Amino acid sequence: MNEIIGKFAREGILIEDNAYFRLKEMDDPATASSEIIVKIKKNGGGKFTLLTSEMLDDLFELTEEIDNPAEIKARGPINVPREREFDFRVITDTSKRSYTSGEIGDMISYFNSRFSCLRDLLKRRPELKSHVPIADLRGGDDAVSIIGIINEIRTTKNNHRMLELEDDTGEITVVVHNENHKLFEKSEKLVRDEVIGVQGAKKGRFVVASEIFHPGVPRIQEKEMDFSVAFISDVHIGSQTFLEDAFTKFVKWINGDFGTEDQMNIAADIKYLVVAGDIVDGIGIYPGQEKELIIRDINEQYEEAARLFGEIRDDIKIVMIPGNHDASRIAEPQPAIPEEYAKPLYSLKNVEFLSNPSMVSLDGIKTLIYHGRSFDDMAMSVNGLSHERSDLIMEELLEKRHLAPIYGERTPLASEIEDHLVIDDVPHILHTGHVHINAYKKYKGIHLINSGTFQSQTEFQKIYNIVPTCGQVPVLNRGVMKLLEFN
Ligand code: D5M
Ligand code: FE
Ligand code: ZN
Repeated sequence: MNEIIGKFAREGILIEDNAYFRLKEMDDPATASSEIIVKIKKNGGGKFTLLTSEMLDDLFELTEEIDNPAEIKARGPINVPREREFDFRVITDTSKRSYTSGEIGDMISYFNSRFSCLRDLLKRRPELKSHVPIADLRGGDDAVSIIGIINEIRTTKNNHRMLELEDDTGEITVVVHNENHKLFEKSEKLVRDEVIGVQGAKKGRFVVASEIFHPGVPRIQEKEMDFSVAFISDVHIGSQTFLEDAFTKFVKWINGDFGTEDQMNIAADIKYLVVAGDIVDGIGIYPGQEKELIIRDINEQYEEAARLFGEIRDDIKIVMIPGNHDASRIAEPQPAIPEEYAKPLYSLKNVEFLSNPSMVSLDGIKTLIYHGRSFDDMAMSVNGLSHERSDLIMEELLEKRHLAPIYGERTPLASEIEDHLVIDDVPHILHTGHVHINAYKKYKGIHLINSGTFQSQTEFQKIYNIVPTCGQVPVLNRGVMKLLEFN
């Protein structure tokens, strides 16, 4: 390739013929080219710029005014980032709505809240319209329907399944016969503390189930997107296994300085970056963690995060929630990352700090963001669910309309007065992380996204045989999922 053209091409700038001939005629084309590249970049151009002859005039004319960007912007032919209009709304953020005192009374009101929200959803099903309070069940009735929270799941010696179901009036044992293959299979995915509806026959002390209902989600109307969104999580800054090179490449890409032409076109279209928790590795998260840290101070970890995220062009809105490694309280819902630990990060003007979970509207696209701690419990409790397929777990959680149905296992849940992990509003996007393995599925029109990690396999993950997918970033490019690799 010609030397001048090559020089511009390496910077992602194309030269129109006329501009090229004028450049070639100059006294020192090489130096002039370098000066022009610097000027274009200073004016916010670079990738995707076509250098025309008119631009050459402007660039040389503007020499004196180069330190006055407002002037340059007004003149215009150069690829200056345009002012973007954000239609960003926070739909739910529990950061300031956390009042728990840990009293037993809170626990009762927490479960009442969960039960009544989910019962209201279940009641809409025609089969459950005439459901009765458990205390009102009478023997011999062969067509009953009830709604309750599962207190316990057992399997009998004969391999039937027994569910202890409770509502606000009483408790009953529901039997799922193993000969009813379809229903028995469905019941394998049930978990403790979820709210279900049951249709069946009252036989003695039991209700023999003929059908089981989840609150469920309807197929949603997909919405057009005239912009793109990138999703990341589990960066684990401060850990020895944080993949800084991959992350830096990702930042270069999003800034329009790295990638193929197609990839750079996608980058230019990114308006939002959503970060689903575990921004830093934290301290004291598990015994012996300090041996795996290169930054052992939580404030310094967030300082480093501010440096890395601060490189991202500031016309991208960054939406950030905490994960179980961040400095928020550990019980979910986790309030936003506290400012006292993350002052430098808070000084970035394009970052929104929200709770885990949170729901936001990105220009009308409802996005539910949840770190994903409950996936550990779901993978442990339900046969067929695993860390590798968090899309299947997300599907289950949507049907159950709860982000962390199982209470009292690995996922610490704060018994708030209200249950903030109920999914009362169906999102367009459900974005999660935590498992460190990318996953994607479109389910009933909803994008289920797990954004993997920027941390290579840890000692802990070796023991559990968790193989992470590193530096792979899912992007919703105007509604189409694309996975970009930076590893
Ligand atoms: O979680 C990173 C990965 O490690 C994720 O796949 C879950 C898994 N993990 C983390 N803690 C546990 C426990 N206690 N049991 C089983 N699996 C676990 P991270 O949140 O980044 O540490
Ligand atoms: Fe993580
Ligand atoms: Zn995590």
